[in-house]
Amino acid sequence: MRKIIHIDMDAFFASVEQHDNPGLRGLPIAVGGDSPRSVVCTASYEARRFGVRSAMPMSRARRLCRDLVVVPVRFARYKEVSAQVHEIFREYTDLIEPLSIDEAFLDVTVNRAGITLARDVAIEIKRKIFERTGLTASAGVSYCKFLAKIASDYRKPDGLCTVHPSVALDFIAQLPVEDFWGVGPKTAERMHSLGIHTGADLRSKSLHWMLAHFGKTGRIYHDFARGIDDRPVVASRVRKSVGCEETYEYDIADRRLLDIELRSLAQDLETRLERASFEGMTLTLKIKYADFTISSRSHTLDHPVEHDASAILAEAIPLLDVSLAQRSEPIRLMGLSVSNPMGLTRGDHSSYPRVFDPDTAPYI
Ligand code: TTP
Ligand code: MG
Repeated sequence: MRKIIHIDMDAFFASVEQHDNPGLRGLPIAVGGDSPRSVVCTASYEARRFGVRSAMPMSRARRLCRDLVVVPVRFARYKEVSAQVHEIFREYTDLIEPLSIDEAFLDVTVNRAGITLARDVAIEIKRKIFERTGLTASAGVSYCKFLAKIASDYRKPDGLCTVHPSVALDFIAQLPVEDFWGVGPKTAERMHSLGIHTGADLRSKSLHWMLAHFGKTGRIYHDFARGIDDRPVVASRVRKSVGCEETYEYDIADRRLLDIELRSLAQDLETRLERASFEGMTLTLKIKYADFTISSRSHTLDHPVEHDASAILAEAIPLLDVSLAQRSEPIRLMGLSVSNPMGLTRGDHSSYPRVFDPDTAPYI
């Protein structure tokens, strides 16, 4: 049996801000920009009590919580803390699969410390994270990835939850379908309309039925409902950017043609961002001139670049303006990319029915 830990930092950006600036502790804060188009990156637990959530427009967050303190994003600092946390992971295993800046899977079946119970590894990791960064993390422990991930969310913040194989089916039975990996709002709605609300409902359907209603992914839901998830923890790095570029048949000098090419790049980028489910805050325009010299210009937003060609184009045009103002020579290649990855979006899990008690369940 494998032993997998999923670690996820609590209210990550907000906790870093409250840690670095004690004046913010205990206050409802939202990290993000404060312009009309800004959205909340994350909110402190104090602000969440008012309903403030990630990805919500800042203006709405302010209406929900009159005393909200808006704190600007300091991405470099969060990356630094993330690196510190990864150092700690590496003290136990090299089998680390980061999912975003603040979460990762660890396969600790075999671990450097020779610790038998994965739960004990998780306890040590949580302790070290707190000692070295002053922040809390939540950990989920199980024999597969999808259960470890759900478990880390089960007792947030500062949570620890083990899902032992012997209780996995009971644990899964009570989960709302929204919590299953790959079930987004649309799929959840479809499931509800078919009378499927929980893991137990999902398990009552045959593979044949699932395939008929959900296509190929039906098999994944079918397996998850039965506690089957053999995906390995793949030591990999977080994807850092998504982009596309185009070398033109002829060097282009005409601004109208460049705008057309830029639009087509924006469309291509939209597709790639969507396919990779990639959220990043920085848009970069790369230009290679006829003489092969390269210039690139970036703009960092206070929200992830939208997966929308028009929105991308609106951000890219000023970059082209500046580039051409500096050097208006025929262009051989243009590229657009998004970098500065963000946390993965996911639902709000505050509504768990607490029928499963992680404290009395068996450990792995
Ligand atoms: P999450 O782990 O999803 O959220 P969190 O750490 O703030 O809170 P929780 O305790 O529920 O885990 O995301 C990690 C960071 O990624 C988060 O602090 C900010 C960033 N982020 C965004 O910028 N936009 C988003 O929509 C989300 C979900 C996260
Ligand atoms: Mg987190």
